[in-house]
Amino acid sequence: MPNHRYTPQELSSLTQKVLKDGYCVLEQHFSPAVMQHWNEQFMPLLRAYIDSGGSTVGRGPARYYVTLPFEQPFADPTIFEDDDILSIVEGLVGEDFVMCQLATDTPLLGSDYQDVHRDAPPLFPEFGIETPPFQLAINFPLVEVTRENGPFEIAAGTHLWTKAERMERTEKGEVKLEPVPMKLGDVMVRDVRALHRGTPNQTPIPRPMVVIGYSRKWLLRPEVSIDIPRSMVGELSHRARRMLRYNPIVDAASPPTKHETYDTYSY
Ligand SMILES: O=C(O)CCC(=O)C(=O)O
Repeated sequence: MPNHRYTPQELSSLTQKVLKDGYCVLEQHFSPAVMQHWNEQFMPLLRAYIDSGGSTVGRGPARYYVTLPFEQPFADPTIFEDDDILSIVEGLVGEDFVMCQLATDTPLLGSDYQDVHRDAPPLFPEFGIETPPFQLAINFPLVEVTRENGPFEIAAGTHLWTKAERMERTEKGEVKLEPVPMKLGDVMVRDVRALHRGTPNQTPIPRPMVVIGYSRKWLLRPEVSIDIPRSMVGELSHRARRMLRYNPIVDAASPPTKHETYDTYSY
């Protein structure tokens, strides 16, 4: 039985908001205690990734992209199969969508403003057109996001701007970035084409932001993936197995030192 917090009308208006603005925020959607637990479990992984010489290529200084191992607590169907979020996802990228990414972006003290960017190229770059959504990011922080610790900044309504429009309107100063402070438990649903950037974390405490990627059923993004340990497969629901169908099944969860290949994201 689906477990919804929002009514169908509310889900429809959240979906419409993403179509119009490029993102919406579901306030206090996940349990803060669960987010805190994820943060505690993630910190040693981040440390191991940094100590192993983890790359910041493409993201700027002191900012790390780390894929989460698909094991507890991160392989949590109450998060990646959340019925409200999946309803919005389906309304945006269609039935039988796939989950392609379970990762984190973490700025540390010493991080900087990123260039304003989007996370995916258009589907048909040769034609200079934009399409309905095909790739979404679900973002939620593992600590409260304040003005001091590097809030994500996003410009509403820019996801459908073509490259020519982006260049012209950037030149004219029309990209209005807004910081998105987030409480523990808040979730953002984002069309990855909406212009955004990471900002500096000015505190000594890392600010991890989880990203779960969902794509249209025919879209495979080779730059991201989730290694599914064979032992987990039997624990997955039918829906989860279907959603994760493009990901490799492996003997064991990936170590936090695995080389990340998602380092070109700026379009
Ligand atoms: O989490 C953030 O601050 C944004 C990072 C980002 O946009 C990126 O690295 O592509």
